[in-house]
Amino acid sequence: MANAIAYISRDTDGLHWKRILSDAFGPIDFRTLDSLGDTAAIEIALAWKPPRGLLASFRNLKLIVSLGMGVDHLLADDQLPEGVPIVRIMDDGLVGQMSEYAIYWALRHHRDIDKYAESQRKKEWKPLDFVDTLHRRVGVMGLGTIGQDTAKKFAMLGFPTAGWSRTARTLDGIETFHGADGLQKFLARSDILVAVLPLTRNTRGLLDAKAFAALPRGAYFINMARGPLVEDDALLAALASGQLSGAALDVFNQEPLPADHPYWTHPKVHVTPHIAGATNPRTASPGIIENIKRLRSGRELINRVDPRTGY
Ligand code: OXD
Repeated sequence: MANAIAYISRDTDGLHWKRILSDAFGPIDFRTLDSLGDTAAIEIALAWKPPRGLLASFRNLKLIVSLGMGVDHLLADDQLPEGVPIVRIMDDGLVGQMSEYAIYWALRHHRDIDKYAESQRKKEWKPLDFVDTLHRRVGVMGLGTIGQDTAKKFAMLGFPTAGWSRTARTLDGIETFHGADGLQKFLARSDILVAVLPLTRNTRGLLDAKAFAALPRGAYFINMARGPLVEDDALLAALASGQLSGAALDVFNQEPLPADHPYWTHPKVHVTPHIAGATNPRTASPGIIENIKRLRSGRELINRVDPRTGY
């Protein structure tokens, strides 16, 4: 009987997952990329960026669990086994980390911390003009679970906050825009733009020269979603012209970011290595355990992904 659980990721050795799942289910047959053994025994794959075609080779696979909230890393595999359900983690811990990331960079920009750090280096006592929070408009692009949490927290801090999504949404205290028609209006009022969109065929390259030109001059950009949402040349040109005053980037078209990429040394860019929201087994595991129980008792799965929409 296929009842093994495979941890398909190179990010960690997976032992913490083994411990948590054994606590929930008793002794389990736990495999990792280095100990796959007879793959016909694998029932469930916990996966992050699996090698192309690997999941298709597990012939008794019943469930694919995305170890990220995004699932583009799975859908990029054109040999993904058809009909095997995909669920993703829905993790309050990860959601909280993501909004922290956006708020950290937004406040750092809003309060001119980089300029004061420069003054400190020069031993200059130089107060700058103060910008009222009421005049710093934040725009959150993507209103899924992470986008909603991020937008609500910005609004609580007193920033006039808007959100953009593909289809119409309403959110208390947040001005919302949607679709292609709403995009330009949304961008035109976003002094700080935070990207939280999933990567789908509709969002790839959405942040291009036209989008950056639509922002107010001197806007700040935070990308904690996916690199391919952005056309890098357009972003670099917007930084060079002063259309953008800076950017905090956690995700890139190519990861790891190649050593010769201009972002690494750009004076207006902060680079972090895709750490905005780390999957924390403590907070992510309850949903996974629930889904394994549901699978094994034939009940409907939660947080199921629709491969056609890509989220
Ligand atoms: C995710 C990520 O999708 O960390 O969860 O990028």
